[in-house]
Amino acid sequence: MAGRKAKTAPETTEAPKRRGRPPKNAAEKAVSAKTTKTAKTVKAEKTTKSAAGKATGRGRKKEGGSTQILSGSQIVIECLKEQGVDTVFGYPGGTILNIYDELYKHSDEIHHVLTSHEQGAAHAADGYARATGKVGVCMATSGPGATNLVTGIATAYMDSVPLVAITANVTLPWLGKDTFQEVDIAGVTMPITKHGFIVKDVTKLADTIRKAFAIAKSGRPGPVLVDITKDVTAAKCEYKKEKPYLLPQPKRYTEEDIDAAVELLKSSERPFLYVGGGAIISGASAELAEFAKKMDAPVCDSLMGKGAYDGTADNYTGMIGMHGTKTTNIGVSKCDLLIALGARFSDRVISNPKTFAPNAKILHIDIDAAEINKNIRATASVVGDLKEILQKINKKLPKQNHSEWMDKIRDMKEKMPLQYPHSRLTCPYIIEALYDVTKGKAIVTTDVGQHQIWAAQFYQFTEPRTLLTSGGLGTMGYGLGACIGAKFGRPDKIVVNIGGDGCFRMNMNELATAARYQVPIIQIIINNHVLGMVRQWQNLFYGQRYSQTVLEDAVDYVKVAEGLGCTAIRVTRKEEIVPALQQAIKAKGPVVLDCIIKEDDKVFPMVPGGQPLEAVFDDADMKAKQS
Ligand SMILES: Cc1ncc(C[n+]2csc(CCOP(=O)(O)OP(=O)(O)O)c2C)c(N)n1
Ligand SMILES: [Mg+2]
Repeated sequence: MAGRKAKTAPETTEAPKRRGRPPKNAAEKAVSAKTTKTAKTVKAEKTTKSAAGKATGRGRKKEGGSTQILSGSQIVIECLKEQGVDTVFGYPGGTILNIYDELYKHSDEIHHVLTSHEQGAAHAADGYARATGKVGVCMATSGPGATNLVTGIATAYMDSVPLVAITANVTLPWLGKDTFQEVDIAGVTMPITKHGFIVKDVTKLADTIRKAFAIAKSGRPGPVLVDITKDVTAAKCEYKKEKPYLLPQPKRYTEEDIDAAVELLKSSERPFLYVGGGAIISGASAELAEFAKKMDAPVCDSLMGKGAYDGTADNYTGMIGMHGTKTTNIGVSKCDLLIALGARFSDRVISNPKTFAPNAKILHIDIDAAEINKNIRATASVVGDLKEILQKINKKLPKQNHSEWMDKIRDMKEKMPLQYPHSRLTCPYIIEALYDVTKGKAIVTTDVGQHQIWAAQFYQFTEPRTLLTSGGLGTMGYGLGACIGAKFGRPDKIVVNIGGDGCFRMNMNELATAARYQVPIIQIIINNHVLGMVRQWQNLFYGQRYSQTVLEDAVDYVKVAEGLGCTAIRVTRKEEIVPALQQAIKAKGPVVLDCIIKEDDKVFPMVPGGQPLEAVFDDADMKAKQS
């Protein structure tokens, strides 16, 4: 293969240290070193008993079951059962045939959902995980099957979603030889996984899968890849059932950190709470509600934090950042203490680190030490599990009173509500109708674009795990797969994907999946016939040169949806949306609503990139400026 770059085997597949995860213990290190090298180095490394096995065996409870001789594929199934996995999403192929053959035999215990595309499988596993709090599992064959998972894995990584992606690879003798459908998927996914394993020895398989689950869900969760060579899936070895094990939760804070935080909280006159996705992962909603009450402070959230705090509460001020509310963005700019709770100060939130919250001290509470002082310097920090930390703070913190500050916030909230035109069908109107019809109890997944932000702004989320959206990666085409996965995880809930027409085109093939399994999901297409979010920027900042953002063609989404086996309704007028939603909720299978809106509706408020949050403006401000 002249001219091709020599393959360099990574020493380990640990993600680069830009993001913190608990430092690897000797056990993990040993396993990754043993299991992540390519065939070129593996032969020299055959060992009998790994340090990993020894170290992680300690303290683990044996199930007491008898030892059996099983094939690698059977071990995969048994290990999934050990973890309580009953649903997996995936797509078969040559190298993963042995595993699929076992899945066939165990279809009464593990339900495999065949998606149309591996990306859909990864998003479905992600949606399942976000909706349930459990680890999502997806599977794919080697080569293109594995690479099709990549966007889904990256999406999960950016939003700290626990995922185990199982791929099979070519047999060990053929590894590293440009074999048919060979891709070094562990190498490809190294920067977008919390951890990656290549299993080349069947005796290591069970332990590796157990570790993968433990790593995916411990501390700050994330995706873990397990790539298994095909010969390992056929080889046999002893297997004995074991209980899932957990890596210890990192607990980095001290009592002094808690005391310092409490002192800072007591000294504030204008506090503001900023809630992130960590509050949902930690399950800290009850503690957060008590803390907010004690602090007598306004509460805002990031896109990822929505639902952790009651979005209908009097002291809730809406989202922060680029499309945050005026009350939040101006309020945060005026506050004297910003309390970040499981949030990471992303660029979409802070806009400009130099001008963010200029009058405030910062108290940062997060499980990931690498987040502290990353984008915003903290005055004080507490590193650990948010729920546990808030319990401690709530015990020590006396009730605060900030009535003057709260009056100001309430006044801003009243004077600067979110606005949209009411004379015609708009996305905010559709979302408010959805909120009413579902009584605010639906799980909402979204794609990425204007519709995503409108969904976040106008559906009032009151429970955690009810807004599933690609916040970090901003993955167009995320929503439908995630919606299907969420419905499998939470069949008791109404699950709705609010998608854009551009996004829908990316992965609309998954309607076939929803139809095959008769999954009663609702896909709302916010059809403005444009890539609206990009067009909005072209409109405001690029002289209205609409370069490649107009979706001018004859695609008829109603026909497409019907062709893929779904019921479909077109909605063009305001009065049509509620009956359409009611019909969709009653349906036994998937329903698509193709909702036609204007191409130039804009998402407001908005903070132009890099500007201070106080520069937040809306439609009325723009018109006032123009006149
Ligand atoms: C995979 C991918 N490609 C490109 C983008 C850039 N992008 C962000 S929003 C957007 C437009 C989305 O259009 P649509 O789905 O119609 O939603 P709308 O903004 O119109 O509501 C684009 C192209 C992206 N986020 N993801
Ligand atoms: Mg659009």
